[in-house]
Amino acid sequence: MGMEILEEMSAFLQKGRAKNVKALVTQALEEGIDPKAILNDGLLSGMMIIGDKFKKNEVFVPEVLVAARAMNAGLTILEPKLIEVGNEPVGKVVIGTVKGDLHDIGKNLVAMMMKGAGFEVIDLGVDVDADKFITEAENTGADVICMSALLTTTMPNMKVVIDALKEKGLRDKYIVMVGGAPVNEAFAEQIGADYYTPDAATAAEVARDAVLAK
Ligand code: B1M
Repeated sequence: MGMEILEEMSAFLQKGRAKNVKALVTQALEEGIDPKAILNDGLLSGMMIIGDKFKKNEVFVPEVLVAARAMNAGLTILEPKLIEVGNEPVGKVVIGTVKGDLHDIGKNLVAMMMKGAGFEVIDLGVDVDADKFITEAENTGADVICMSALLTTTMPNMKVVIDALKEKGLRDKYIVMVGGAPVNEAFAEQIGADYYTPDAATAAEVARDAVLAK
């Protein structure tokens, strides 16, 4: 029974049917299905199928875009259940997808998990340049700067932000974290980031530990 609803959710997500996805997420929560299972087996599994078809040229940007909208719609329903916001504030996080890059699902997940770990999250959205990352971090008194990139062509923009921080003498003021499908540990080290984490939950854990150790 439980699995059927998640399969249905994945199928609707692949068709970009945001309303149906939202309704099924609501229903699944009412049925007591674990929010993590809804995320992984209902939403993300549908997105992975779309990603695979996209790679094989079986679907194109418009289909992927509506599927991503349905995914984000489902996430908004899931968010309060997926995270139990800690009461003591741990610190502030400024987060965004780097310049030239419009992918926001992973970034949104990281933002959610950070909130769950007790952070105040300032979400700068997508296509964020170095100036905006730094100005917002300075203005909000952030502890952590989180950057997401999904394209090999936009990964270098993470280094642009770190170099700009260095130039302004601000590099050591912030914990800089990077992630996204094409990013890895070696790249993070090469550009001088503090941490690479492979997924949103780990990102939140690492950020919490790093801020508490500061
Ligand atoms: Co794009 N796209 N896309 N796309 N898209 C990819 C990334 C691609 C791998 C597909 C493919 O060809 N196989 C490919 C990149 C190839 C490359 O560079 N190596 C690609 C391409 C080529 C493009 C365009 C150039 C296509 C075109 O126009 N011809 C174009 C670029 C637009 C731009 O950004 N300037 C484009 C456009 C789009 C859409 C707009 C249609 C849409 C995005 C909509 C949106 O986000 N609102 C889209 C999508 C949805 C994808 C795929 C299918 C799915 C990405 C996703 O959301 N995954 C993707 C294929 C794939 O990844 N298999 C693809 C789910 C998400 C949860 O995963 O973001 O990796 P992810 O986040 C993970 C971890 O990486 C981590 O946490 C999450 C898990 O917990 N994480 C972090 C992420 N950020 C983190 C930060 C951290 C820590 C962890 O610390 C700070």
